[in-house]
Amino acid sequence: LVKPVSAHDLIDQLDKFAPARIPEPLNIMLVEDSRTQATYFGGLLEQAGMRVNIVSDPMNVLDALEEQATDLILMDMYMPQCDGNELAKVIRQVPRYASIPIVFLSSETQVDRQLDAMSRGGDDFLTKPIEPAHLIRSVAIRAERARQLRSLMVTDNLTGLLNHTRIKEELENEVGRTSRREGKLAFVMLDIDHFKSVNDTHGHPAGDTVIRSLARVLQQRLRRTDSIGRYGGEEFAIIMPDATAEQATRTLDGIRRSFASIRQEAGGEQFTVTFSAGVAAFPDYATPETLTMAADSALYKAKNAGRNRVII
Ligand code: GH3
Ligand code: MG
Ligand code: MG
Ligand code: MG
Ligand code: MG
Repeated sequence: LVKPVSAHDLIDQLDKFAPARIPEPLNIMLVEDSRTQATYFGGLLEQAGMRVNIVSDPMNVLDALEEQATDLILMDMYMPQCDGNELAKVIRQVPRYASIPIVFLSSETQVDRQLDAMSRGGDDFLTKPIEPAHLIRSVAIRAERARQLRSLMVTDNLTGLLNHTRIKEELENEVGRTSRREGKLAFVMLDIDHFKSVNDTHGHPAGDTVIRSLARVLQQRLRRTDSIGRYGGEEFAIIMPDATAEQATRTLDGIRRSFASIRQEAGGEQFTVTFSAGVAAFPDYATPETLTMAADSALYKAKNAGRNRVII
């Protein structure tokens, strides 16, 4: 006989593992038209353990930002195709890039020009020639702080999953990425069954523990490349790149069974909780809006069909 897993043990166990994760290297985008300069400065940052994404054509910056999570943009001022000033202004017009620091790296020494660049959306100005240690430290400090702030902004406090705003942004990014590559993508909306009665019977803190235990199961069972968000109170959204609707359904159905077997506990009482989920996939639905609507309507069907099931 398999001993049922207790929700409390599960949360404790997994929380213990959380801080042990190896920190991701800082992702720096280096916008520089000169190959020599890009190789030199990129090399310095890479030697310091950062991951450098060189963009030599400023026209590609917005696409590159969508492709690759970026902690800081280090940008040349004068490039033949486009002025660094103008580019900073364009980047700042996209809300999801508003928190990425833009640091100019240029031989421009006139203070009024430097200040002008900052007023367009730059956060700092480094003047060439620059001491390697100065460059590395300036970039690392700013990128590290931006990453901390960003993680506060995008994280759901109760579960540590992505919050509503961030999972919606992620869906936009992933749909864009998937259409360009003509790839696959599944989207899942998930809602805990009769959650109101969990709260009513066992109290809100017990309800919170149930939400956290579901978040942990999802983190444990889904792939690292999947994005998991808390969409609302007891609703979750999951983005699964490279998955068909059938594959996503199979995975979610396995998770559904595991979760339903977890022994939840509150005030000495034991109980189990289930969830329902609706699945939709690209390219059947090719925009974030239609994917969300289709997954939502599948979820509604799952509820009406009796709950505790996953439906396409
Ligand atoms: P259904 O199976 O149809 O989904 O029924 P339900 O009771 O789960 O659905 P309903 O939307 O009526 O209730 C959701 C409840 O979730 C209402 C709200 O009080 C509760 N809730 C929302 N957010 C939280 C939270 O963060 N913590 C707790 N404990 N409860 C929450
Ligand atoms: Mg140049
Ligand atoms: Mg609900
Ligand atoms: Mg519910
Ligand atoms: Mg991702």
